[in-house]
Amino acid sequence: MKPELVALGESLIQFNALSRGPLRHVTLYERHIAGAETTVAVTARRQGISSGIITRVGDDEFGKAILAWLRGEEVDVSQVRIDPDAPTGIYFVQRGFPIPSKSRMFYYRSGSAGSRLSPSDIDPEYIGSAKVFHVTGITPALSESAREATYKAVDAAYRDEVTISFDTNIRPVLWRSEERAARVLKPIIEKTDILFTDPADSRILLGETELEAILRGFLSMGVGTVVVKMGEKGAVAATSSERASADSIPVYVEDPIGAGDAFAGTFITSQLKGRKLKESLERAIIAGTLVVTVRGDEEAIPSESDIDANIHI
Ligand code: KDG
Repeated sequence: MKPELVALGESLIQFNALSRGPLRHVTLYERHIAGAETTVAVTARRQGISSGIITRVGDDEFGKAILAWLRGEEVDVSQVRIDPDAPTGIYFVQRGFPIPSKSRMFYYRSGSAGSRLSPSDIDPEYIGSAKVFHVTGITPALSESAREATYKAVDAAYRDEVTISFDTNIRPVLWRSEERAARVLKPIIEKTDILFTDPADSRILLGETELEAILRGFLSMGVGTVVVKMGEKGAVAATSSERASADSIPVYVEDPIGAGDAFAGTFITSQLKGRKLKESLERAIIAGTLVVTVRGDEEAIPSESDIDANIHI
């Protein structure tokens, strides 16, 4: 059976510092499975939507760990290629320094299996039979071949009228320049149905940081639903005829990495289930909030009933 949600992007191993502060003093790390699109696929599955990931891992122990985790989460791995010529990508997370409530990522992924994603990894039929295709601005930043793979996948989804979900997720260290990021990402945004973004990325893409201008800018590019994440200020979702907003939930932040993906995955799942914009946004915020309370991107992703438990408190 073909999955309802298909995601494309590098699955990664995350080493999360067990203690807060600069990594030069950290000696113990915890190993997690991560990768923005992988986390969205896991989120959908936990919430009852079948999902699959298109990625590459190395023929190594970390690749085996990723596959075992994804199988355990019942994410379809039929489109995961094991690349014998490159290692599985890894990164380290520094927590609470230099900004106490934030984390920093240090990538060791250049030349990784995931960065070698190429158009040959894309089966248009697999994508064409999904309800939603999800990708982020990370995948086309990985390499020329990964960019071509992203364009091929987006075109396949567009041709077959599959809902295209795109999280701008601009990681400056992966791009040669902001201009290049904007140039590569704009053709994807023009085909996007559900767009996730924030003021920092909107500055690069539109030259705008103010909410009204961001919404106007992306809606005028043809995006169906624009979702703007504003951290402690909550989130707003808008279509050309409707608008909803939801507040953030203040909690102790252990590690914010991955929250945006649980948020996106939950918003998509809620929309697929026919929920209104406002409820989809509120559920997405609950999911993102739970993820920041623990280390690791995927462990605390809630099921539907976990979210329900938070709705009435
Ligand atoms: O969104 C969280 C991701 O950034 C993290 O899991 C690593 O996919 C990742 C990336 O490429 O930054």
